[in-house]
Amino acid sequence: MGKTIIISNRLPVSIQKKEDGLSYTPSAGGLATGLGSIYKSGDNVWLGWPGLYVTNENEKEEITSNLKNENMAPVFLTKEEIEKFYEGFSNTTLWPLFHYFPSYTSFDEGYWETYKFVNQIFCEETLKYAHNDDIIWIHDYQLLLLPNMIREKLPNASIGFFQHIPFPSFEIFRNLPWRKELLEGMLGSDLIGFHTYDDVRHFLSSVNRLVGLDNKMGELRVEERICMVDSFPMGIDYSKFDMAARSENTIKEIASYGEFLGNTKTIVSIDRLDYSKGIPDRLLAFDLFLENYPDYKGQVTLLMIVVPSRDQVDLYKQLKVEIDELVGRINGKHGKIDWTPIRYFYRSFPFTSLSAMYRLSDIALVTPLRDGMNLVCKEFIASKIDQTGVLILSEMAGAAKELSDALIINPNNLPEMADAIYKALIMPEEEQIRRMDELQSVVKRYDIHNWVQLFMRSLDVVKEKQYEMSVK
Ligand code: GDG
Repeated sequence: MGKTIIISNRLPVSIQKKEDGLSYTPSAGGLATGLGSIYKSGDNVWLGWPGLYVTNENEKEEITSNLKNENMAPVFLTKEEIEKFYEGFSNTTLWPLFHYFPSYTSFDEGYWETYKFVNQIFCEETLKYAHNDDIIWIHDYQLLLLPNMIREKLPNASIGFFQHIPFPSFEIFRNLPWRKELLEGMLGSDLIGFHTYDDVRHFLSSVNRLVGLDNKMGELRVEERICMVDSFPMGIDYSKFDMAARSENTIKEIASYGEFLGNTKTIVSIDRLDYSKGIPDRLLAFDLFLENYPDYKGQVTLLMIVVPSRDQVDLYKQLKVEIDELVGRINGKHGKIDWTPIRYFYRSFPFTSLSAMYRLSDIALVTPLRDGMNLVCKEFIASKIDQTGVLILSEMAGAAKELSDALIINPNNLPEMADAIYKALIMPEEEQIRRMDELQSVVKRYDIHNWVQLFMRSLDVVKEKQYEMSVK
């Protein structure tokens, strides 16, 4: 057996240029943790863009050799490539369309050309490391063409692909001028994974109508090869959140917040700045809740964190202005000298603060308009160590398929969301514990390590089947 190669747009490290040289901070994200056990061992390697522009050859060499010690390999891209491939095609074509925002979607030939070109660069970099007996696991919508590019060069490699965002219904997907090329790119894989069974169905329907292939229980025949399509709902590092919630640091942090939040009930809301997350509607629902249930004025605080993301892009800048204005308007309308209805932060927080916010909150309000999975709701569940607390969750998040003991809402239905807040506030403790117990057992069992194992095992099974077929 050969080695395992992980490929994603970004490497799990952030590199900063400082006066005394380059500084490297490893990513603490769930994916990096889950895949850590794989890429850090032996000859295995993780390939991706290091997140900074480097033109100087010596600097490139320095970064390459430093990353090599961490089993990572950089794919260097120019500013123009990032603008057109990442900010352009990935984030203004695929991202909005796949999240059901066709009116935000741009169709630009130049972006498409660069997308193909950069996927090709990733392919060439991969071929410096990969052989026919290796396992290659490619991640996400920035690299849809890569599986088939690698397949053409290494016909026997094990190639897995996982998409972290939704796959839209055919009626949405068909809008793309380059729809067939994208599907053919993905079909170079032996195994294609999505978070939910609905994504699988949508993908198979597009493959059927655009490429003309039928599936049998998710199995496709692509020429002489098998390509399996299945759902793998991603989990979190459960024990990390559970342990953090019990730690001294978190307890200290909670005590310091208590002083400011007073005796009010707390609703937590955490997202990256993105129109798919439904932040303005969530604010409007909270406003409606305070109007419909005025006795709760002064009794409930919405703790809202919006993490800056893509905020150089016009659409995101406008969203930020809309959120700022809504928070100001709602606080101005309902607030009192001793109570601010919404505590709003536009920045990211260290992990311990996040853990404290999850643990101290009585309710988590997770209401995306569309979300591949959504890990925030799972992190809240893992942090509720005394098993009290209520999750209000959008049916449009992939997570809703697994977390049926949450209060499930339609994020476009403001009165329903307002009522769900009320229901959560009056829910008897026994019911909270019963629901949380169910939620925790699901999130604990299907954690990130289980997700990685399941995907890798399934890839192995497809390869074995493929082998049996070829020797028959
Ligand atoms: C994509 C898909 C899918 C947030 N604020 C802070 C912080 N975070 C961390 C959370 C969580 C992560 O960011 C956000 O993950 P999500 O899953 O909620 O959303 P996306 O970033 O959109 O991720 C999504 C995911 O990929 C995985 O497949 O679930 O559907 O869109 O882990 O904890 N972390 C810290 N400070 C913060 O202020 N340290």
